[in-house]
Amino acid sequence: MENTDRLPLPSQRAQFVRSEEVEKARLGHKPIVALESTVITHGLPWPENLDLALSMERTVRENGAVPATIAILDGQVRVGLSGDELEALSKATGVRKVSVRDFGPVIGKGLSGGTTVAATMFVAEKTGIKVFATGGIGGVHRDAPYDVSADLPQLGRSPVVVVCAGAKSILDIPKTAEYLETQGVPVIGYQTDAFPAFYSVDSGLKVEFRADTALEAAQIAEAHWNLGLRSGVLLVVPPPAATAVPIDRIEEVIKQALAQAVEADIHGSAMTPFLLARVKELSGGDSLRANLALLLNNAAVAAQVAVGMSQKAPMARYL
Ligand code: PSU
Ligand code: MN
Repeated sequence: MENTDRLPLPSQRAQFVRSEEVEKARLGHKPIVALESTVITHGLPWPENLDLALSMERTVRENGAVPATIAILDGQVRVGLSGDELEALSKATGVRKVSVRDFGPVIGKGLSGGTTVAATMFVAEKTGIKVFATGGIGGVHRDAPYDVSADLPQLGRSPVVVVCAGAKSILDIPKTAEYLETQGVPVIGYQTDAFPAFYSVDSGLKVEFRADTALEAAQIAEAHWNLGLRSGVLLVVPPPAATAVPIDRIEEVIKQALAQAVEADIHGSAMTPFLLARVKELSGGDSLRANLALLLNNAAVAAQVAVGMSQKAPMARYL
């Protein structure tokens, strides 16, 4: 006899809800690319955020893969959103920024939120998605020894290729690279020997390995996971040259943004969104243009890596 006391609460049913398109892609072993949603809810202003979300999805499709934007809507972890849902998320105010520690409270309370790199990696792993495109990862903050983004330990835990343009120089990039090494995360330059700094093609830091094609990047990740290693692989892609901003030009703006954060007494999860908004404000349209261009570029590379992986081996091989 069924013990009704043990029936799950509504919030515990269907823990990861795939859209029809993503479910079909999964059943058909099609390449899928995960996309985060903090960039929509906290990273970019309306209406650029919706434009960007739709353009990233289109770019993934044009490159032969199926996009799966991940977010929490009314207490449900959703993998793949409709156009209407993307629009509602882009316009919504008061939605949470969800990192890994926030799943329980946000789901338990039936709230909505945009997932960070860390949270999106976790959902990608749980739903069998091997490739994820984003703009920049969180990292070790400058002059703030205890502010280390949860993105970094999660990169050490979830076997997903994260395609990004490195990290913004609002962060301490050398310390971020050291943390990635400690976590056993391979950092691979895509057609570059330099670790990019988001707006800028070169942070001044070198990467030890490069992949010159998406297929090569896929093979590196496969080799890593086939040994039983379980960490993520960070594929760093330089921002497109046409819109990139030299690092010394952005440094002045970043110094001002950091000083304003101290003045405004910003802490915790509010820090990164505050700095992103200030940098955007202070650097005018240039940084926004670079930001949008690199996000689309990363979506294209990620789709090509996912296609490379699906041609080489079924995903089930790693699970
Ligand atoms: N860096 C950016 N743009 C972003 C973020 C970081 O250039 O939108 C977002 C990502 O979602 C990332 C999160 O996972 O901020 C990191 O926040 P925190 O530093 O609080 O971990
Ligand atoms: Mn932090």
